[in-house]
Amino acid sequence: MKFHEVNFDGLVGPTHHYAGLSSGNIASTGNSGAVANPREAALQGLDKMLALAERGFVQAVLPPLYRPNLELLRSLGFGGSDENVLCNAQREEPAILCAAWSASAMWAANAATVSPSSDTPDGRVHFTPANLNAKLHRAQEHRSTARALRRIFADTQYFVVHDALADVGALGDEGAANHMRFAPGHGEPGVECFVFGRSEFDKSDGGPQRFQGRQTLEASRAVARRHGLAMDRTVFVQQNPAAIDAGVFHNDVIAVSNLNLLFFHEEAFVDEGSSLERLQQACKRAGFALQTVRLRTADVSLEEVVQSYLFNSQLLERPGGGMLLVVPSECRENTRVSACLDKLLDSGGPIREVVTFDLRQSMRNGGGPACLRLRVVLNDAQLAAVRGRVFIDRSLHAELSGWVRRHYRDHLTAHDLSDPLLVMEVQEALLELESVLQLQGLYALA
Ligand code: SUG
Repeated sequence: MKFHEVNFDGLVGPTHHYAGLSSGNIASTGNSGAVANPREAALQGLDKMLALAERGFVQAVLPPLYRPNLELLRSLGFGGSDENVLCNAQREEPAILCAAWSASAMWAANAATVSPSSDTPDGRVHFTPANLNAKLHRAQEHRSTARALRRIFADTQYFVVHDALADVGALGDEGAANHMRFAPGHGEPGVECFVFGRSEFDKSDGGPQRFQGRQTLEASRAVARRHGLAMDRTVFVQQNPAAIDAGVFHNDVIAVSNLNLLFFHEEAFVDEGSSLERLQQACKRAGFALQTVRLRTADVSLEEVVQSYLFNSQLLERPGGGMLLVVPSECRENTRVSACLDKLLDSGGPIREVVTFDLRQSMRNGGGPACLRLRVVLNDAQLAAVRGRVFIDRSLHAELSGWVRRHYRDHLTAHDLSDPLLVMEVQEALLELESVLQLQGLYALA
């Protein structure tokens, strides 16, 4: 049976805006209060999806979540009519109002951790939605994310969608953004590598000082246990606290993998030598050799890593051999980063081609190409069992783009978030989206 790496990209929701909600994420805090263009954001994402689909990669879409989350605001003591709730929240807790409207589910790499069926003992694909409890606006995602995943991956013969881990800091889980899988082929048993930012109980390795380590070791271990992963093919590696303090809030800001290849920066991990050694040993036990492409600080500094999002890239296996690296256009705007890309291409190494996408709307909130997608390895039967009309082709791209153009604003700031018209617009848009994606009832709006 053939296996495919399917990229499920988050469709940017109609309430995308810049609220500065993610301390530790330099782009988010730096662009706080900027004017957002949700329409452009969604179209940029859709254009990336289509371009990759047209090159033959299997590309799908995950729907945005319903916003505003009035339940959150009501649970925090705002009462009366919906309009009152929004107005009072804007006056008293503007940041919480922004959180309740956040479109942050667009960064699908944080939706869940996924273990393909070749790694799990019951031969099913396992999903654990990430509790994202490091940030208020993200912690409200997982219940709705689980619901969407359970609609799309409803067939329990093939798929298991667990609940998120308990909502406590000790079990902070950021999903696939802190998880890498290595395998000689997508359908073969692989090595799953969990990258944690801190441990709740073992403080011996220290942790970041300035910013928060979002993913805990304890959460990573729990997800591995739930998915039934073989411990000799599972590796836990710690993010370098200095990198977190420089703005590398997820591992996927500084490392990316596909098949047996790891593309990373020398400052990505604590104790690089032993981290890589453990990874190499696990790959060896699984019967293949790990290949690495490592960039040094002398090539690209941590600051440039964070500014350009060079590693927040997608590594895709080209049908003709070698890897395609999908990077944000910011990478070609930094001369040193751009020179690095050229050097990689000239080196005769595994990265044979680089393509850039303009994802500026998402990038300004700290979300590059890799953040926007959740990778799900599926075989032909599992692929056929996916529900909804979620695979991107020309016709779905055209329909979704038309839907975006009809329903999305091209200008959105925090000031607009008490506008009752916006609530109506979003409701109308999502109701229509349910039928475009053939996921009727997803938002329980009717
Ligand atoms: O969690 N930004 C997201 C970006 C997530 C990127 N994902 C990965 N690296 N996989 C975050 O920090 C900003 C929202 C705001 O400030 O309005 C935000 O949530």
